[in-house]
Amino acid sequence: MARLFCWMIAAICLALTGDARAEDGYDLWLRYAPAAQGRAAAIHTHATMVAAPGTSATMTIATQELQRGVGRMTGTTPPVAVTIQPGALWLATPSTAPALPVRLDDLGAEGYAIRSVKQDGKAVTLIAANSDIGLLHGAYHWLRLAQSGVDLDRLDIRSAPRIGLRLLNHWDNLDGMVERGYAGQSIWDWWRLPDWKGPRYTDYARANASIGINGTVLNNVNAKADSLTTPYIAKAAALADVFRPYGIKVYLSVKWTAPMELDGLKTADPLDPAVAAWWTAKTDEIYKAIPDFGGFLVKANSEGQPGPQDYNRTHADGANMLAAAVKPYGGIVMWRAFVYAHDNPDDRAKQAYSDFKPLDGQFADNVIVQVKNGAIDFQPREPFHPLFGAMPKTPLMMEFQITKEYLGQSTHLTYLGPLFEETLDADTYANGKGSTVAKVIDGSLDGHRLTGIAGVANIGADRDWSGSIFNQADWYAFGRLAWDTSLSAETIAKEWAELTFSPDQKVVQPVVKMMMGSREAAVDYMTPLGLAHVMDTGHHYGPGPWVSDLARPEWNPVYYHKADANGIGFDRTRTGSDAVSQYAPPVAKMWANVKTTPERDLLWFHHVPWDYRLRSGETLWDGLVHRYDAGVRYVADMQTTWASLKPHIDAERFAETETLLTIQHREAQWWRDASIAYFQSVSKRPLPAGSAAPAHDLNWYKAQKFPYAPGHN
Ligand code: BDP
Repeated sequence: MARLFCWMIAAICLALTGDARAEDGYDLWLRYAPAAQGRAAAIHTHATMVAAPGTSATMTIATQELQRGVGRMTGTTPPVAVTIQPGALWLATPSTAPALPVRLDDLGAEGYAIRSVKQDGKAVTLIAANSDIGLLHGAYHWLRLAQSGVDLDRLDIRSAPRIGLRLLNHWDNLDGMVERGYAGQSIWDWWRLPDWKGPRYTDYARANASIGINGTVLNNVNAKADSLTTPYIAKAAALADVFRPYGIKVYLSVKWTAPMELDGLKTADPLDPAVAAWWTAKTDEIYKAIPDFGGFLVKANSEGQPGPQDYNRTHADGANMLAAAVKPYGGIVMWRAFVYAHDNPDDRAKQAYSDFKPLDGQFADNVIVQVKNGAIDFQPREPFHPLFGAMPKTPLMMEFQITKEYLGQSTHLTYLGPLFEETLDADTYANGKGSTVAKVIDGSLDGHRLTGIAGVANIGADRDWSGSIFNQADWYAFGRLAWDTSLSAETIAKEWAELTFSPDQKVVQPVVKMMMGSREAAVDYMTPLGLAHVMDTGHHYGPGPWVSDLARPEWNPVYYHKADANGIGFDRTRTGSDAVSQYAPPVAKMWANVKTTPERDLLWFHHVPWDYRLRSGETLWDGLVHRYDAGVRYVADMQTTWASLKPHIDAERFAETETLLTIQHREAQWWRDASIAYFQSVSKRPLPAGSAAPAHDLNWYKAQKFPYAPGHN
């Protein structure tokens, strides 16, 4: 009886909501929420059935996704059939339909066209591509359109990625901990793999395929040799099997000394034939298990990791040895340029360039050098990395960090779209005006065919994948920009908000407005005017501009801001470290002169007096304090905006964001107060009128410790 009652209650709830699950974020941007009545009818008109002639796994996924999407949005699941009926969604490749009414020649293996056409007198929506993977991408695009409320009557869309490798980098350890992960444990259940392949792996693949990501590096760049053992290769192979029909390849990070650790070789010297033979045999073993294995990612001679330089060899020697092993299989090597050495006294921002620039032209043709967006380390703002545009003979790929190690981690709403966009649009002037970073990495500037972009994933086992609803937008934005670097951060934010909350512009506009200024707000309350790396030790969460006692100079915030009684900032001009000279002359000239340096980069390139006059006429000191204030104010404004959206957002997601914004506001205030307390102890200047004194004295801020903050060992 009791059981019957429970069942009846559950059935009534289901009938009322149409869906048993609450909005807990699991569905990401693939919610397919029930459409309003008129809209549902419009969607139905254009999806009376799915005409899909093929039977491949990928084709099946595409048709099922369309069925799922349309079914959830309209309440009617379209049938799948081979013959086309009016109002069909028609999936076709040249092999299933030779005379397609659309050109496919410039769409490559992954692109697609979506077009409203008449076929045998019947109005249908054609989704066409050269491959089934292209169709899958096209299906996701159509579903995006259906959810966002655009007119589905006259579609004519062509889309193909400009960048070949669009990868996530998971910094996931084999014990389940995620380095710089703020969304729980790793989603890879290494222990129960290869047998247990939970549904989450499939949903991961769906989410990535839906935004065009086509590869994933499974393990941390600080790699353990164990990931190359036979049992772990089998585990990786199991994941590769799940991801394959979604067009996603698997890659592995490798530890340079794996031959020594796993098989007792005496050396890891890349020029030693025994070492090369070990890697060749290991590679053969991997390809036997994973025939479409993508290749290796390597962090070498960086932050204590071993590498070829330990044997007086170059990065190119190391990369080329591995490249030879994967070459017969079409594999690639991604060699990271994130290097700086404890025994190198030169400006850390210069070291990667100094190491890699001389190697231009020495890498094998299946090596791509992976460069972080800026020269230091994923700061809230960094000028673009000087290697972009400086190695014309070497393909360079971008490394962005989606997980927000330095931007409030999982609790702050700091939409990264503008950061990605700012870097991609930056002009290197390498081949004259218009030589943007985007053109460097899409290969068009120097004619490279091997091209790539990677994002350090913000994905974990949390129910909502990314630690918060708004953090999902960063994963989404990365994928969309990787597919098409010309998209604007704002367009993407709008798209994401429509999919995540509602196509109702009453919701979308304020949400987009919050998002678009949020990264700049974090810059303001953490590192205004070009400051960088003033985070506290280890966890990098809160402020620590006073830290000066760490073993390596470049680990200390004081190294980066160089505040003293006279002023603040890192002189990277000729009178200082001369890092500016690593950029093409027009860029170097702009940044070498304090007057032509954009104020957002001021203290990155210049040490300026506290009473230096900013363009607004205020002193540097006053301007600095005002920016801290503005950052905090922006968060308060986001709180107000979010509160006004309460009637339009489901209770669960509303409450989560409301709480996180409360945390963010408290912490923005903390950042502001701690920074001002410290810098004021150095500048000895009074606060500008209207700016409140910090809530505590400097010692209080220094005493805050967070030994158990997530994401660091
Ligand atoms: C820094 C992280 C560290 C990473 C390193 C890297 O603090 O955990 O291992 O970058 O990219 O941002 O290798």
